[in-house]
Amino acid sequence: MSSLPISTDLIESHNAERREAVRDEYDSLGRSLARRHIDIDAIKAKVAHFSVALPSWGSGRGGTRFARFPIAGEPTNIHEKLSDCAVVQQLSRITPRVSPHFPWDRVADYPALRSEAQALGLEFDAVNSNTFQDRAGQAHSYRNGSLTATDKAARNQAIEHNIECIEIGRVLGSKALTVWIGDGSNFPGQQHLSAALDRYLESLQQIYAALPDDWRVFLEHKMYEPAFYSTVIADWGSSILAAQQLGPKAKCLVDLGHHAPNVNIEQIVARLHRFGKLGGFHFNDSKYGDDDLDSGSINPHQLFLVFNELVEAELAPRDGFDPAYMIDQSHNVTDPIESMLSSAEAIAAAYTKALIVERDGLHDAQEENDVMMAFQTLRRAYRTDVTPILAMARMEAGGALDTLALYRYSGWRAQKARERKVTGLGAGIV
Ligand code: LRH
Ligand code: MN
Repeated sequence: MSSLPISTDLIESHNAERREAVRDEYDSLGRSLARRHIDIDAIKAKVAHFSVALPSWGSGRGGTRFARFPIAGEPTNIHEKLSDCAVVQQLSRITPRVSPHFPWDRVADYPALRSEAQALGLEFDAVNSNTFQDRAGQAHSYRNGSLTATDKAARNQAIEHNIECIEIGRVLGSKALTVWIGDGSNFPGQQHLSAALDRYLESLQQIYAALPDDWRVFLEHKMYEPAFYSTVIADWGSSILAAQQLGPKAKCLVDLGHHAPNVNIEQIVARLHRFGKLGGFHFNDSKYGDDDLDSGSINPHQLFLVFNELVEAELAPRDGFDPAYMIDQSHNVTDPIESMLSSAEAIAAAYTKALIVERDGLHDAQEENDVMMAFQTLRRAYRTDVTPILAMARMEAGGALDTLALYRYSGWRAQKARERKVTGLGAGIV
């Protein structure tokens, strides 16, 4: 793998200065966990297999409907997005896949794009279709919906686009299609709520029929936005019923920001898993709406509780346990690479804390209704600083011990600011 963005010597010399301190912290944590009958090396071995995919659209600055404030040196096309994602992977060693979005990442030569990604140490995760925007020269507008539009021509156009995404994904080596649509209404009475769902199911059946045998389709629910009165797939209930109607290759994707404030998302995860329909995640964080903030930045405890359910699910697999872990964020005020480094670490930390829960003790306390013991058992794991385990696993995989420090020391963004064209002002997510 010749064209990695950051020199491995730089990573090596960076780690050399920090290795002893991390070893000391690791051994100290190891002794503490051993007193809880937890083998730190066994935990590290599991963490070493953990990974989360990066959103291609997360490598550029995001924005809101009010404005987008670009930064010098941000990527302007999928090629530059891939090299920025490769920086995150080279330093973190837990983000080896990129989830692309079409037509934002459209190119003429997809086999070449796959080789380009592989040369950067990357593979492609689920492909995302986009029928929530009209594009120049499009025959039928999605202004009144896409897969649920009353206009059959608009529905067919949206179905064809999703099937085209599957074809592109096959060339890129993806194994799943994520379908999120903004279809819904802004006024009571504007839409026939049941007929809209029937049109959704009819359209998805045609997309489902185009899936290769080893593929999955992820249905992504969202409470509101861009529709502000009703959304066709607004919650996990609509999503799981649709997935059950479609067939075994249809699963539900949980975007953490797509729920009302204070909804118990970890219980939704447990329910979707119970019925064999937990397909994957779009990790991010939020305080109010679909804020697409950095994972673990607002409510790291919720992220821990989600992974606590995922560790339970792994122990009781239903229809196989293979959820797709992906980040979906909008980096409006930070360097996107720094946010993706920080978020990937926060997600891996939540998983690691869930792994060190003394689960037999927890189950016993739950059976005996020893409420405080059950709560304290979870809390003991949550308040444990697991960064030495993450750092040791990262170093052993060739990553940087202090990813943010090394990224800044590398001067990558300044170098790209000299090389890349300036992106325009504007508004919106990309
Ligand atoms: C919708 C969503 C969806 C993506 C988009 C970028 O809010 O979460 O997953 O297509 O963000
Ligand atoms: Mn999403």
